[in-house]
Amino acid sequence: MSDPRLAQLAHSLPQLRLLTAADDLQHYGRDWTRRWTPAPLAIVLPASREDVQAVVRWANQQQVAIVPSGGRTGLSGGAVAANGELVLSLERMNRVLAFDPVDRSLSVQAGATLHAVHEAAREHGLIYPVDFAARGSCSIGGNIATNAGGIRVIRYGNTREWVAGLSVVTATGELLELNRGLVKNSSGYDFRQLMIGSEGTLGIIVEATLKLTDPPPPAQVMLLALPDMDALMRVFALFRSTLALQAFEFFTNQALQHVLAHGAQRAIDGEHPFYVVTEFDAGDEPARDAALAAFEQALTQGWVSDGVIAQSAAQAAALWRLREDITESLAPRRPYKNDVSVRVSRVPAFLHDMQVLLTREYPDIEVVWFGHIGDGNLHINVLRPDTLDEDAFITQCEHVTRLLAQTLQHHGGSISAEHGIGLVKRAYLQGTRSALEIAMMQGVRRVFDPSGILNPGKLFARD
Ligand code: FAD
Ligand code: 2HG
Ligand code: ZN
Repeated sequence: MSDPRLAQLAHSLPQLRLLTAADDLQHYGRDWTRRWTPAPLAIVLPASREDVQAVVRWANQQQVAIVPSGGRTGLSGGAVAANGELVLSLERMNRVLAFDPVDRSLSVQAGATLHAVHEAAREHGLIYPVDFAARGSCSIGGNIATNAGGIRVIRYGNTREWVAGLSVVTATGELLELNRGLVKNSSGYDFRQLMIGSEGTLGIIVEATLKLTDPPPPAQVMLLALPDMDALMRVFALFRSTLALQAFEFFTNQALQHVLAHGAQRAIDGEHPFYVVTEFDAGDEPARDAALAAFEQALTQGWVSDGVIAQSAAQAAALWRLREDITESLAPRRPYKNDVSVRVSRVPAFLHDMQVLLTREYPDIEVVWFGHIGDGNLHINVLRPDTLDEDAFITQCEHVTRLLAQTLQHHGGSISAEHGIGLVKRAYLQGTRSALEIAMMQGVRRVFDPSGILNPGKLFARD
């Protein structure tokens, strides 16, 4: 251990696992963005909250910045360590701690994967309803720090709705117990909610108490092919008013082509401009009849050109794969990503403006659209052509993102629907938050982290 600061850390906390090998620095220093070159000082993998506290105290003494790190599936650069930071990985703190049948809550360490939380809830006949494709590798701490959304927000809301309590190590190494699982607690500022979505800049989440709920009735999964973009929100309005939706996700034919090339099976013949995967309660005959009636009405109106209803769990999974595999199928191309939202009522007008903007600004560049359109959340993945070098590509995408931020401002939307600001979007924050709000956010940050050692440079530029 050549760095004397690390030698001192290893000496004072001999139980700590500390990694400094080049492979480890690479592995733990980046997230799914792959845009920044990892350059952390070291990686520390504490096993307890006391260890986390001790590491934070050491970091304060040494003035070393800390990057809290979960599964590093983040898409905004929030967990990137490119400036000599200490990566504090919660990976080893992954235990399920307790289930309370009366409170219907599950307490877990922050490094537990979302999948592990799903499994633990299921063992007790309940569900933790936040869900998305990175479930196997993202951590609950990362989900909370980004207020993750996913494919069931339309029914259950974002992560924020499901956190009953948090244990947080502060930037000075103290422990905060926030809300303690209470359902009702009108006793002043709710710091638990402030931590949710704070992207590792206000504290290190070490444990969480999560609310659980009853499983939904048996569901059906339907894939729809749509002739044009206008049909999208018409079908959504029809389905939402006649069915109990659990999910309503859309993607374009371009997205489908990437997923098929990645190994998924085509489920509808021919090529159609837009597709929807929707899941809805279908526990009884009337509910299933209502779904068929809605489909037939959409067909008659010309809003849908084809469709298929899964007849088995395997077929349902195959239909979901067409939507859920998009990110992974595009990953080798290292897309430039936008993750934007507007109020659901503004989606048609917004989509129209987006189509005009993106067609004009990316004339020779492939742009893949998909997302949680029932929540007003659109994902845009821009693919670099071989003819354009990386820097020129990013410059062009950033120019378009500035225009996109203006369009969003016009529609009252957000530059980050669910992935967080991180490094990727901090330059566009002022399109979504007023100058007053940003100044107040920075003030809050100073209260929680007076020395600025927690994830500096994320969310806002470094002080
Ligand atoms: P990381 O990437 O490790 O970190 C994310 C941020 O949280 C960083 O700022 C980090 O510093 C901070 N952080 C991590 N752990 C802690 C902690 N314990 N305390 C304090 N701060 C912490 N996101 C969605 O919202 N919806 C989706 O549908 C969705 N689908 C995805 C699909 C794929 C295939 C992939 C790769 C990603 C997807 N994501 C989605 C993005 C990502 O999975 C989420 O943002 C997730 O919540 C990140 O969790 P993580 O553990 O990987 O966090
Ligand atoms: C999804 O909805 C994720 O699949 C990832 O939020 C979005 O890759 C993306 O842009
Ligand atoms: Zn998403």
